[in-house]
Amino acid sequence: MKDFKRTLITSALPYANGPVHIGHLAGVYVPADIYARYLRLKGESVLFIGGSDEHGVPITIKAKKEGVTPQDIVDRYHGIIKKSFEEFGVSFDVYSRTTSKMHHDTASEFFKTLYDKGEFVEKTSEQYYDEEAKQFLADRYITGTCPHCKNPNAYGDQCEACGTSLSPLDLIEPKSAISGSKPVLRETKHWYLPLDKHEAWLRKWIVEDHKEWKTNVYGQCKSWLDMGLQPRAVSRDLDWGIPVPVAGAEGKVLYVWFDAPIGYISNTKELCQAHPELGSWETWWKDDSTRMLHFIGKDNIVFHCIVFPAMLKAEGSYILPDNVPSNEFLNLEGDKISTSRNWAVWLHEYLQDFPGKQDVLRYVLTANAPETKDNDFTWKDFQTRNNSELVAIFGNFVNRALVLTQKYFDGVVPACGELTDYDQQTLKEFADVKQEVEKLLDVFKFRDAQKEAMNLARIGNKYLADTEPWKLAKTDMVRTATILHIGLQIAANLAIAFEPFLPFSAEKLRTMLNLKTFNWNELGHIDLLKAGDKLGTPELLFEKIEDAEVEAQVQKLLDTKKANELANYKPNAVKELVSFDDFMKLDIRVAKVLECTKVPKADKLLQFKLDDGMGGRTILSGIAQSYPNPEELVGTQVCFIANFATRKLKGIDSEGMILSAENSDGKLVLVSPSKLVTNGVNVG
Ligand code: B3M
Ligand code: ZN
Repeated sequence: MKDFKRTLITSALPYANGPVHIGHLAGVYVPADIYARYLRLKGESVLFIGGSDEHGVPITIKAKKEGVTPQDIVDRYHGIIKKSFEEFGVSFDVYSRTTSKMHHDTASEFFKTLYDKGEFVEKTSEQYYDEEAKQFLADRYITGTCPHCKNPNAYGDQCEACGTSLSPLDLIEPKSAISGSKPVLRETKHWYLPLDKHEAWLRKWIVEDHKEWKTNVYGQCKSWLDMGLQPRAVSRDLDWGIPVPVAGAEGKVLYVWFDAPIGYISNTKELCQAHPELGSWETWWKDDSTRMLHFIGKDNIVFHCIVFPAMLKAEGSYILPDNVPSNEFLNLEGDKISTSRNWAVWLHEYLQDFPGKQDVLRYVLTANAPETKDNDFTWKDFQTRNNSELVAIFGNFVNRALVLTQKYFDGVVPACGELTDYDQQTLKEFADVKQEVEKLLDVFKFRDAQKEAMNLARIGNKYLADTEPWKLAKTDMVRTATILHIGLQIAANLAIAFEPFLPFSAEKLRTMLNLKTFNWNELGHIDLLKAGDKLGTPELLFEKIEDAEVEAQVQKLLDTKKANELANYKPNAVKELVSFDDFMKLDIRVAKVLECTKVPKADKLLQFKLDDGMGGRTILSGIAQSYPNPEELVGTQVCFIANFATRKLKGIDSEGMILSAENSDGKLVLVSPSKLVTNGVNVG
């Protein structure tokens, strides 16, 4: 590997049109943060750049829907997102936004440079225009019938029913998603980045020179290259964004994917201007000895590995990324996370329900990170990892070491006596933890790295369980002192090893250990604490999470699912018309339930004895699963069809049919008159 002097870490700029959820954290921000903290702890020169992506069509649509301006939308969500990142300890050196003046100027200038160098191709084409909304329509905002499968709700870029990717001109009977009107074709001019001209060097740079990239990233890039690159438009007809800075471009803005990655540059500039001690922003972006890393999710790979590098290369004075550690997606309880379906764990909501438990989420998301394939977050796994790993191993070990030291040595680090073979063996076991964790972090294997760090706690836990200092304290204080001395050194190692992963708990632990200075290179040492050092007060690092707490979260998701189903409920088509005479043939009546019992050996059937005002009758109904306590129906009134031919079910004559309706969770609900009526009276 090349010898780099500094590392510039960027993490995808989230769209400021909604809050951030666990998928964002797991996919991008936790790994980027672990890496940034790790390098800082090693004493390396590092910048960690973040910010909100505040342009693009969806923001304008959301604003229109809410009757506010796009600026209102991005102001709202930039605030929420920034706060969530702070609360979860994502240690950006700068978190700015693409509506800043610095960014507008930087992106505008960048475009102008490429334009002046002749790096764009100008092309006029026909695009759909909404005459009512007076605007050109982005592909996503045109719907129509798919020419392949005839799905009437296909989008201008893709038919989600058959998966075909489309162009708006393919759609049959196109409709504007903004006004609902029929769009017309209008000529419009745009600027294109001719990616085809960049293909050759991109291929060499990625396919030959970056074989070390993660296989998911490398594979995606290769398949894009193999399909052949096409010119990409970098401008749009829209009134929200950075105006295209050339004459004759009125009403046009830079395409959001052109300006957003430049946001990394603008935000670095903003940071370096405010902190001259960091050096010039240009050192970070243009000096060969800078290593640049983009942390992103898999849907952003092509933009960071192909489009942005082509932009940087076309400009001419910038370095290219050294690596693009992209993750796959995190699902939630078996379903794709979705903002529009509200199928997500929102960070701000998580903190309301689990205040102070940022590290638990960080831990679980890393332990289960979608590093090589999509992964699933479940509340059960969240609880298990907390209770049986953080509490039972990490927390338990640290607590024992500290509480015992408090008890037997008044909270002062006891002296280390002679080491037994077992002590030596234990010390040897964690001597290379530094090397092991590093090896994994250096290749962005965060889940394995965290597991390796956790091993330290396992070693400590086992050591105390095996040596039982609480028993020895009765007979051998010298030996007890040695054991606790070693235990405390392991705890101090944990406080360093976990700083990148669980920054809040690591800090708490350092306070408890009174560990003032620390750095990565001390990891594996056994003299982090000195005999005679006074410790702080022991506190619990982690708390057990009860069943009821995770059940409440699962219930919340089930409620969401139900609400979605209701919102999307489409009643069945109305059946064939019937005449009044047909209707009069049905004899529907009201009756009171006298008895209601389960039918033996039939898990769906309930047997009703009804007072039908005509001497009584028995009806069987297949609703047992909706009424697990049938006796509670006794005394209520139901509606039934009195002239339904008698049928034998399980050897019992069923003399009619009881009316019920299905609710959103597939349960049947009996239909009853809303006020008491006489038994046997007709319904009609
Ligand atoms: N805002 C896309 C996303 O959030 C986009 C990333 C920009 S990174 C320059 O998926
Ligand atoms: Zn289709």
